Amino acid sequence: MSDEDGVQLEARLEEQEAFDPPEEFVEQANVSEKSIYEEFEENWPECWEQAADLLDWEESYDEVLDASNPPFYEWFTDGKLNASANCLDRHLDERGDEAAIEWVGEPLEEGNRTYTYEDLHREVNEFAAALREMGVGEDDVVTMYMPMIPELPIAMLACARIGAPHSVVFAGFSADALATRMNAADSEYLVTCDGYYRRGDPLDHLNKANDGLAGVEHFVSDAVVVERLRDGDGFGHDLADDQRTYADLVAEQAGETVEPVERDAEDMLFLMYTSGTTGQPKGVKHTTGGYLSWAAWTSQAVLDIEPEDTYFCSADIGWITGHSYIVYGPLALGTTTMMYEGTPDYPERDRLWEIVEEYEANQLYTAPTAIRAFMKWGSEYPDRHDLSSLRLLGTVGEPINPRAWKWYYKHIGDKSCPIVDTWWQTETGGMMVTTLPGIGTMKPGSAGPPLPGVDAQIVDTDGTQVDAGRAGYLTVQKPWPGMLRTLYKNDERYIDEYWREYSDTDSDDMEDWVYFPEDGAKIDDDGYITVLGRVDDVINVSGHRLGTMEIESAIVGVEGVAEAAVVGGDHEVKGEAVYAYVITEEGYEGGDGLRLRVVGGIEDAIGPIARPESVVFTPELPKTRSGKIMRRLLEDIANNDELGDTSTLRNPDVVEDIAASVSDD
Ligand code: 6R9
Repeated sequence: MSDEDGVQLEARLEEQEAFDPPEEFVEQANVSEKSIYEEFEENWPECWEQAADLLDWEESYDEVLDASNPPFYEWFTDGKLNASANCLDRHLDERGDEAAIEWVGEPLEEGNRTYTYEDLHREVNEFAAALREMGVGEDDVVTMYMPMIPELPIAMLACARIGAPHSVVFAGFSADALATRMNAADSEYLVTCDGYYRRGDPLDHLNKANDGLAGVEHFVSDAVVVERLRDGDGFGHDLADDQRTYADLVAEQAGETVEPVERDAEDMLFLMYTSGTTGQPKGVKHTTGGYLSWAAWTSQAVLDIEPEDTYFCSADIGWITGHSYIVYGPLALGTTTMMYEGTPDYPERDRLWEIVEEYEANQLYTAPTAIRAFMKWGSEYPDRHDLSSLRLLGTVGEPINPRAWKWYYKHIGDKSCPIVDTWWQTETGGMMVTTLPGIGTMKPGSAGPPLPGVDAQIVDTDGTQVDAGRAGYLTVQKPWPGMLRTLYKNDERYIDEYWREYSDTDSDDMEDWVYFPEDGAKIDDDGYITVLGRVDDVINVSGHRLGTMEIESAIVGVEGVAEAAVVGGDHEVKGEAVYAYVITEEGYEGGDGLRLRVVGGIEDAIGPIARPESVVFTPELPKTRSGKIMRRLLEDIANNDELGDTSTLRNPDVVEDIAASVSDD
């Protein structure tokens, strides 16, 4: 190819708006018949037996869907199964010697760990026996506060084995965040670790865990501490009387096996706390049958996972993506799932590509924020490595802009891997809107049509479907197996948060109930959905959901602060970043000292991921006549955009003042 041809090809890629999946991929794809869309629609909800059939059931279910009491739907009623048996035991005969988890740890010289299905089965059994010994019973919520170490999925599966729901708290969250979640779930057990490594340095984790425990209001029975740090790297913590090391517990149970507990399809598999509009995180409840079928089916249909694959998702298990698409989906399918403890830029910016090459990964599932960072670093890093093992690429967590999409397609996928841009949420349990990689034309920037059997529509404020090309609100008009069942111990809030907006809440008819995910979106003539972002007070920083109210209450807790408003502003790599506007109390000056304390307050309450991009002190906040803060105007300021309409403000001048003080900074 001449240089000129190359330049032309490049120009064509820039302009190209639709891409067909590569033939070679289509030929081997798990799903490649277009008719699946019609079939599922005609055969709804029985179509979801296909998902349930991917699992082994101890007792088969009576009904696919019980919709008699919406929005409290039940799926695969009276079916019995165990999630850990589905992820482990049933693979032993055929795949016992194959890798279940390939763990790539930090620091580099320490070496990595491979867990075959047999290894994983053994250790999950031993830890399950240990949990029982500690007194953990069926339906007791066990909290896990751990980074990306193998003991995290082991503990999750051990809980699943004995029917104890887990509640995993992201290790980057603060002590306060841990305490809030343990309190909300009444969780009496904690599994944590002494520390972990970041960019080669040991990090103290147990101090945070202990601080968190101090804030738990009820009796905490026992805490298990995984000793992750190597000798000499520790922080000199003495374990408390009620703290046991993971290694001791497992050693005591060496060789023990635990019969997997038969769980009802609707029994809780886990809780996951996520940010919402109010300051209190929401405890999303997922079940054993519906969730696991959903995770398995979408892993097979969308990520095209086969047992022989080595599949790499770079998310953290502390978020839903890691639950569904590092642990449950891939292991249910008996594949090799990778876990990477470190960051993509250590020791060099080619770390991920080095791993893909070394392990010959077949799929890579990551977030747009990571892709934007890779793009910024430059293509020389992936170019150093042979990435030809890759067959499919995926993204999740936030909208991906066409430029980043094309960069991913070209520099990582070598134009020969389909990309699935998957829209879903903690609440949906798994993917909802995305092309099927063996079928759909891909349009960069647009996630694609809803999955077969998923009824997603874009509506206006009245709930009427909007025309193609117009922005509206994303809704899901029919239930699906992977959906959350409720917010833990708060059915009322479950209805308020997700259903009230568009449903006739007095009705018992499923048709009158509409799920509202709080995202804006538009749809094109081909039925492709482009998700525009949250329409509530949630901001999406590097694909992580943060509630502005949570951040605001953290700021207001800082001495010297009278009031605060937080908005998301555009950010080149993070997608959105936190911008804080703060009014000081009488007698306090807004300056660097207070700014530091505000940042510290946020880190204490939530964690470093919520660290603000800027903190602006202002004498007033823009408010409507009814006293509501006009966040949209603050967003305009953060983005340096032209200011929107200020005529409904009680104090229109204040906006100009803030904008001026920002540009002075
Ligand atoms: C899986 C996960 C959910 C929110 C969701 C939306 C945003 C996720 C997206 C996307 C555009 C995509 N989101 N995937 N936006 N395109 N492909 O991220 O769950 O942490 O609960 O966040 O993320 O705004 O509502 P969660």
